[in-house]
Amino acid sequence: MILEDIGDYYLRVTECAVVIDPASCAPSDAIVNLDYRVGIFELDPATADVVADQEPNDDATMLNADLLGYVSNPNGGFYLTTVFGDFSAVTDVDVYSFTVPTDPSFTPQPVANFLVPYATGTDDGNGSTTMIGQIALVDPADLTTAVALIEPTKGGDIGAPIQTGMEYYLFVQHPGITAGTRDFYFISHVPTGGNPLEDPALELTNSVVATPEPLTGVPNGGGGESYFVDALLPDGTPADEDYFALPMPAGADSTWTVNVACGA
Ligand SMILES: [Ca+2]
Ligand SMILES: [Ca+2]
Ligand SMILES: [Ca+2]
Ligand SMILES: [Ca+2]
Repeated sequence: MILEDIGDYYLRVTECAVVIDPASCAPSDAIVNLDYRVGIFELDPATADVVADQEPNDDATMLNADLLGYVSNPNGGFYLTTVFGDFSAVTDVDVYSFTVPTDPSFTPQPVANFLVPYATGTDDGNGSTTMIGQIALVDPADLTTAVALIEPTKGGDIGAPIQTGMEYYLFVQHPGITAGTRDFYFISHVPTGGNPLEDPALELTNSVVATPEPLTGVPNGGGGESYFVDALLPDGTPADEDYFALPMPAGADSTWTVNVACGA
C-alpha cells in the first residue's frame, strides 16, 4: 500500500480463509506445508520499471503523460513494471505512455498485459479506499476508440496484442462516485508473447463442431495439462464460431475435470 505517514506499521498474517470466503481459498485442512514467506520492498520511482503518477497528467493532449519503463530480465523479456498513483479527485484521470521495445521480440505476437492486484476499496483489500474505475489502452492515432478497456470493479485484466516500437496511452480513471481518504492504486505491466494463435487456415473448419481445431497440451507441474489459444472472432456474416479440441494425454481418466478461463 501507499503509506500515509512515516512511522511504525504492523503486518497481520493469516491463512487465506480467515479473511475472505473459504470457498475462494484452497481447503486449509488439505494444506500440508503451512510455511509462508513475507517480502517487503520499497518502490522507488527513480527505478526504470517503477512509475509514479505525476500530476497534472489527465490532459487529453497527453503532454504530461508519464512514461512506463522496462528493465530486461536475463531469463527473457522484461521484469514487471509497477505503476502506482493517487486519485486526487473522483474526476481524476491519470494518463501514462508506453512503448514496448522491439528487442527482444515476442512470439507468436507481442501482448501488453496490465494486471490489477487484489483490491476491494475497503480495509480488507490493499488499503486503498477505492478500486480503479476504468483502465483503457488507447492508440494515440485514435483517442476515441480503446484498443482494450476493463472496469476492475467487475474483474479482469488487460492482455491485448500490440505492436512493439509503437507508442500507446493508458488511461486510468477513478470510479467517479465517492472520494475516499486513501484513493490510491497499483497496476502491474509486462509485455509477453501471448498464447499460441488460432490457425487462420482452420478458421472456417473450426467453426464446425465436428471438425474442431486441436490444441497442444502443456503438462502442468502438479499434474494435468493446460491448453492455450489466442483466437479471433472476426466481424462478418455468418458470425464466426471457433471449436477447439483438447486431446487428453495418456493417463487421463474420468476423475479429471476441466476448468476454462477466458478473456477478451
Ligand atoms: Ca492522479
Ligand atoms: Ca491525473
Ligand atoms: Ca472459426
Ligand atoms: Ca476464429
